[in-house]
Amino acid sequence: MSLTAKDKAAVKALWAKVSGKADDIGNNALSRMLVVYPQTKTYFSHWKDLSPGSAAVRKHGAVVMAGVGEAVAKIDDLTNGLLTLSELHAFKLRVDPANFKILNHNILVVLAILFPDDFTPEAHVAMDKFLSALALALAEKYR
Ligand code: HNI
Repeated sequence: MSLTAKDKAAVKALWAKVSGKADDIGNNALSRMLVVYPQTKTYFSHWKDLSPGSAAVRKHGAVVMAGVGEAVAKIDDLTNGLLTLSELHAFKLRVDPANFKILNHNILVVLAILFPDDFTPEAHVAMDKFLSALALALAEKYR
């Protein structure tokens, strides 16, 4: 499961192409997650509006993708790099880690839609592995 040098290079190359649109990716991925997997809405019940593209969804989409960008920068040591964020999700937010996989899926769907030319099978598999490693790192503090 660990990322090879080739995977890391592919993730960095894809991220370099898409990160300028990180806010849009986050907004679309979060909007889809909340519609398609409505059980995820429980964590955001304190927001005024959970509908697709709402101000709260846009804002949090940008926050989440900034976290993904940080993870790309820390790709060589995700576990240590994301410890604080893991602690927050585990103990304060109490997010069931099953939801990380759900969000990852939505991020992949959105990347495929917004960047069909860059989302080659090679980029897809590398990004899938990276997001799985990110989810595992975020789950670190749960154990
Ligand atoms: Ni998550 C807050 C990053 C997945 C529920 N989340 C954050 C913050 C970052 C972040 C960054 C802001 C931290 C801070 O305030 O210091 N979250 C990420 C990343 C992923 C992720 C990188 C996976 C790719 N979070 C999820 C998932 C859920 C989730 C899957 C639930 C379905 N996150 C939250 C909630 C908050 C949050 C809830 C607080 C938001 C708020 O508005 O109160």
